[in-house]
Amino acid sequence: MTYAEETFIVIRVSEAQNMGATEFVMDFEQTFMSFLLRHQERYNRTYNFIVLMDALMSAAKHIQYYYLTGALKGHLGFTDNVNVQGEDVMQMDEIAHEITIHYLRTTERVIHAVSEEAAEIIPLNEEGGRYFVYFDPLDGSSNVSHGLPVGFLFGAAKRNLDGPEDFHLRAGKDYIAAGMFVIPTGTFTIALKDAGAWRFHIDETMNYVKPIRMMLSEKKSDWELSFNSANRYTFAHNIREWIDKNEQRYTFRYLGALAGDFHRTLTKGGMFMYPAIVNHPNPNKNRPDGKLRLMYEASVVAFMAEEAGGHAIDEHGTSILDIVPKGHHQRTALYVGSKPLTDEIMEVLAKK
Ligand code: FBP
Repeated sequence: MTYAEETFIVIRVSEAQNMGATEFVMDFEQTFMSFLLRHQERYNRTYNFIVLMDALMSAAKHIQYYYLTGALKGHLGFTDNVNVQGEDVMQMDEIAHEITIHYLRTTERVIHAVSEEAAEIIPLNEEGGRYFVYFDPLDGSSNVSHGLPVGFLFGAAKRNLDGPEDFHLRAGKDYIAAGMFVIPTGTFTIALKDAGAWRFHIDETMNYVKPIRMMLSEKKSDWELSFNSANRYTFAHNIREWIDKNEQRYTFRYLGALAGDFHRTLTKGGMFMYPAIVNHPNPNKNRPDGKLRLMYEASVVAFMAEEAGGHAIDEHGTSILDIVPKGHHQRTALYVGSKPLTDEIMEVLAKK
């Protein structure tokens, strides 16, 4: 599938008082919106998804602006609130959440929205809406007060168009698209169902341009491992053993923000993992069901990994995309990246 095209034009600008003319070449990269339009035309789809993506793009740019100016404007700090996850809410979490809900509401095409920052499912247009949107408006909260990279993650699923809609929470395999903006670096990666994973970069006009197809590298020497190494003694013994035996084979990188870490995994290959915490010296801190949220973190990166030739599993070796959520803030352990590595972990997990 080739959507991408590159064009350039020669601009001839006449100088005043006939002082001759200057010429310069202006490169035009394909914009995300022209890429998406071709995709919709190619598959005979409606413009509704374009309206939805335009809203998510606008939200991401607005969040990027507030994050970039956050240190100067003093809104990289904490609020007095604690969210449904039991986490201290940052000002930027609330700003990003409100911005996203505003843009999703303006589309009138969203049935329900699930946000990491809202305890309940947010009904928007239950009657006329076409999409369910699950999002983490500002992923990587431990990086916020430092102004370091964070992410805006989203997944979208479509209403049942062939019969009554029961509003059930969708498994990742039922998503039609999933993506992430790495903020403030201005990179955007989106996966479209059965149409691949594509990365775009922000240009001087704040447009996301130049689609690059992402496939997980098969070059093992490039592969990276990414996990919170401080937690290793709390992982299941067989996972720890696998890490002890294999980590020296790969470069280790950890940003502490899923969006940033998975961005690297997609680029270099390898694996990002946030295993279950089952051996914490303080049993109250164990997280046998994992830390990351299924619908707007794990399923989003799993969907993108699959479209890029990779795979994602939980602590039972189950494909993340097959997990039907029981709750909209359900957590899961996550192993995502190059399939040979997730297959190795699957074998290790099966040996319990
Ligand atoms: P939120 O910041 O959105 O709560 O997301 C969770 C997260 O920050 C992920 O982005 C990241 O991968 C992980 O938690 C980092 O956890 P830890 O600080 O325990 O390594």
